[in-house]
Amino acid sequence: PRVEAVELHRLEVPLVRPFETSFGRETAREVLLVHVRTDRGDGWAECVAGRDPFYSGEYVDGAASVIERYLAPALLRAPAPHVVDDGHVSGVLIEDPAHATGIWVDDREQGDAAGGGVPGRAAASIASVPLAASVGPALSFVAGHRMAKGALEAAVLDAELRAQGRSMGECFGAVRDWVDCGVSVGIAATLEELLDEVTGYLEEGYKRIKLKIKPGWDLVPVAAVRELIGGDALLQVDANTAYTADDIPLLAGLDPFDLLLIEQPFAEEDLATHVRLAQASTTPVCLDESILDVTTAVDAIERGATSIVNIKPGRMGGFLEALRVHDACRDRDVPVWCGGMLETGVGRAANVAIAALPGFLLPGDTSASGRYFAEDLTEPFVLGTGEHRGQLRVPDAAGTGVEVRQELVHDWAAAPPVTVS
Ligand code: OSB
Ligand code: MG
Repeated sequence: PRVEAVELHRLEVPLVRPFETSFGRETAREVLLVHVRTDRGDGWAECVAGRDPFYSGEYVDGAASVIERYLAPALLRAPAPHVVDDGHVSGVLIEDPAHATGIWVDDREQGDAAGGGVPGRAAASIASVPLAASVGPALSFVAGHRMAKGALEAAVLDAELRAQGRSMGECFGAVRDWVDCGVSVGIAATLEELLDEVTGYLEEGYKRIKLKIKPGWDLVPVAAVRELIGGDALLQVDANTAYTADDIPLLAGLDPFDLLLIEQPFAEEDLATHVRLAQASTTPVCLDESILDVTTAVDAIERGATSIVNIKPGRMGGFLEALRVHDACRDRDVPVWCGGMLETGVGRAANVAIAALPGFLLPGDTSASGRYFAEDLTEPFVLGTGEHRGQLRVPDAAGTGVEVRQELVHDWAAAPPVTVS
């Protein structure tokens, strides 16, 4: 199997309400869609990079540029991977003649994994998608740019799974058909507006509220929302790196509000201050921006900088790395949950699939399409009713399980598409 062309589409999709965080305010989502053509069919994915390099150093223009100039050309040149089965184990040997090395994606520990995924374990899933598994190694010569790499890998994975007639949930080892959903609530202009917004989301059925906080917008809104929703409702906060070590006493002041977690109060590079907060406060610390891959995840856990992990596959260079992070957290009894980056249905479908893995023990930022957009790029994700109130159904059709609405890709285009072949 091989990749024959990569097409990049730049879209601007209006949000139903502005989304404000400690790092900025957005009124539209600038979307970068990656469309790959392979010899076995097409795949689509969404890059999670934002318009500006504020949440992370990556941003849409940079991602599009590095894909066009470096990543897509390398992927098109990469040797086709082939599946090896020596009779005892099966796996994927990705040969890289230029460097005379081979990468063996081993599934020996998974027992008889030749037939497909062992629920919740990464290695077996990876062995069943040789083309997607070859993307990371083919692109590793470029430093960083995980969001750009992750989008390419996800598009190839969609193409490969469509050709196999398998869904992402099946490939990843999903253990449930519906996932619990939370909602991320931006910084509001007034407390009254915040309480109105939260009330609306609870009426819609969301199972957990996440408040964006920043210095000057923390204890008061958290106290007001806790008062509104009652002591048993699930509540957490996300600071997107807005605080410093001087704020540890202030942040420990959130303890009485019985939060599920506090997400990324300090800088991406600053594990040490997260360790100090974890020791000074009873609220669990959860890292988002700091978790770049499985290595940083294990390091942060072992140092005591995080006791819960926000998994955003797009931030970690792709779903295969996200599966490794999931497995490592599970081995260490660290709960994970699925974050979000205001994705359209394209990215959301894949997030919902990974959120169905066994280690995802908390509701994700996997909200319904209507929380973001009046109209979605795919069939809309809608919260269930009755026993599925506050949940989204895991797509079960091949690949992402959703179809990209071509007319909207055209109507919402912010720039002409770029093709690398
Ligand atoms: O930090 O989780 C974050 C959105 C964009 C960038 C970063 C974050 C977020 C959110 C929204 O919190 C999550 C979502 O609903 O997609
Ligand atoms: Mg976050």
